[in-house]
Amino acid sequence: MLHLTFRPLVLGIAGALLCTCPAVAHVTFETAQAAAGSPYKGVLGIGHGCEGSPTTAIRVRIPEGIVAVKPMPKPGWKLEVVTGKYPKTYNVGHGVTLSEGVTEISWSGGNLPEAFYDEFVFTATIAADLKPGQAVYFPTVQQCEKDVHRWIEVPGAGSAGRSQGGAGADHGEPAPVLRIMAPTRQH
Ligand SMILES: [Cu+2]
Repeated sequence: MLHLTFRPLVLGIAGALLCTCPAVAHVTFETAQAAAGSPYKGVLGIGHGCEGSPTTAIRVRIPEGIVAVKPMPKPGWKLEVVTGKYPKTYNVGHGVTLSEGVTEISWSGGNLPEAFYDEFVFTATIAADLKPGQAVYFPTVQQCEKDVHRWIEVPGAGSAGRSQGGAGADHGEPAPVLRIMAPTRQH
């Protein structure tokens, strides 16, 4: 795609032209903040492919403190999860405690053309001990027919957090981020 060879200004214009609304230019959450200790619905919007190539798989790593994850099946896509032990036991309310759960979700075998937009959804509980103001990152790999976007970059992670190669190597591939808010008061 043309805009890879140009600097930010052209990229912005190309991005806006490609995506119906700039908000979904990269892979981001529809609701990018949630209160500690509360339920959360994560909606990841996919507003473009890899330099024009259709998206065929989305894989999301679930960070620490995001528990009781349940992904939403998507017709035409194969849904798989990886489960694992949590670093500690979490109280998710209603007297339920969890010490393991989903740590990775993948939707694959689909085909989302560049011209269309789609969403990949899961529900979860935000651990009560996450700190207000904390940023929680969800490294996400967007596989396309040709090429891949690794939305895995985390600010301050230096080159280690910078994606090597792939479609977006020269304009940054920030990981989808969720900002933790103060717990809401239980009435
Ligand atoms: Cu983008």
